Amino acid sequence: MPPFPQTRLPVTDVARQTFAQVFGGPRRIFRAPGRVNLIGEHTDYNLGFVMPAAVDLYCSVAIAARSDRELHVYSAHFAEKLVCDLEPPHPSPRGDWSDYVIGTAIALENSGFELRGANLVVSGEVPLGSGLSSSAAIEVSTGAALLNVSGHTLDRKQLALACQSAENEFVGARCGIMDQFISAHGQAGHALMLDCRSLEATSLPIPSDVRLLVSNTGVKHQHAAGEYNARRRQCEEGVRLLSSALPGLQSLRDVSAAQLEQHKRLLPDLTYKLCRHVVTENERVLQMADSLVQGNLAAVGKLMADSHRSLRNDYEVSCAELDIMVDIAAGLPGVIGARMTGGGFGGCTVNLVEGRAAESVGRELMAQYEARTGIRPETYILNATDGVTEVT
Ligand code: GAF
Repeated sequence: MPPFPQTRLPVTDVARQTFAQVFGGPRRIFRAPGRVNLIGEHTDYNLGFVMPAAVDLYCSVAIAARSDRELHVYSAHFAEKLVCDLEPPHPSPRGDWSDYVIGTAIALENSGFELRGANLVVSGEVPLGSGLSSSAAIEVSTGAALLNVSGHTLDRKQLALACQSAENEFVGARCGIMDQFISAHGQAGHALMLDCRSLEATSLPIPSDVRLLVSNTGVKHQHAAGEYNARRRQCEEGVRLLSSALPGLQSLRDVSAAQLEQHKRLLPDLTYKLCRHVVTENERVLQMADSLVQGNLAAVGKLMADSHRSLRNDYEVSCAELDIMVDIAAGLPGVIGARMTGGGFGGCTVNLVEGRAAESVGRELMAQYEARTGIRPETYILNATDGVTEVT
């Protein structure tokens, strides 16, 4: 059994040391977190509600401005360097880590922020492909670094929107705003309930005796990105079909459960099930916020279980490994609630756990999951943390 919790790389130190080796000279360092989502999955691109928390797994970017308009970017993880001119014509995506950096720079320039050239070292510790949003952490840390050395004041909302557009336009993933928003706006000790239409966020304290235990199934199934974009298209199709009965309808956010049942006959069965997930998930987020405020942890646990069931049965984005991890957690003393977190098809589950039980729950989860799947999982006890910051 590996030691628990697992040792983590001091990611900011890696960025600092690597910068000294690759470029040398003075530099500044910006650090942005990954995230877990407590509830509200696949609702962001339907302009509904989500409840993520930024977590203390980071991407750090060490940066110094150049006198030209070139970006010289070095990835500490891949030990690879890339040079790109900020002057058009812009390069095409390469389908690797550099797309998140270059895409963010291009998106910021397209939003009207003129950037200086810069030397950058990128170093991340958010496990790649784990559903904890390593991509948002790279985008937001890079974006904050580029804006700052170019003399722009940091508007966190604009930064999040530019990073989302980098992912949508350059990387080619049609993600919603959740991940970039929380990486920019996270608050230590809190989850944020975000209205993805107005971008208004409500801070919700995570009770001090509750820990965030994240378990990584160790699998990422193929075609996840294609399935994600397909779900999004099907939701848009649901809106189009429902709008014949609900004129002016723009998103599933504005459909109530009663309306969906009333107009069910307009939708093919599969589309109906997808819409039902989104509509009921939005209701669950609002109920979860109330339950957290009231300290009703039994209700929190039930809402998380209902969310997982809906993602598995209606939205069909879970997988055998995620279901096994959630099933094991449900039987362990000290677990308040458990569900898949993020886009699905593998990645992590999030568990809310009574503080004193966190380590034993983590150990049991790992042992029972390995016994049932043959895969050795990773488990992290994480803290809700602040959004992007400069570190000294
Ligand atoms: C991924 C996306 F990037 C988010 O925007 C969100 O849609 C999530 O999947 C599912 O809730 O993390």
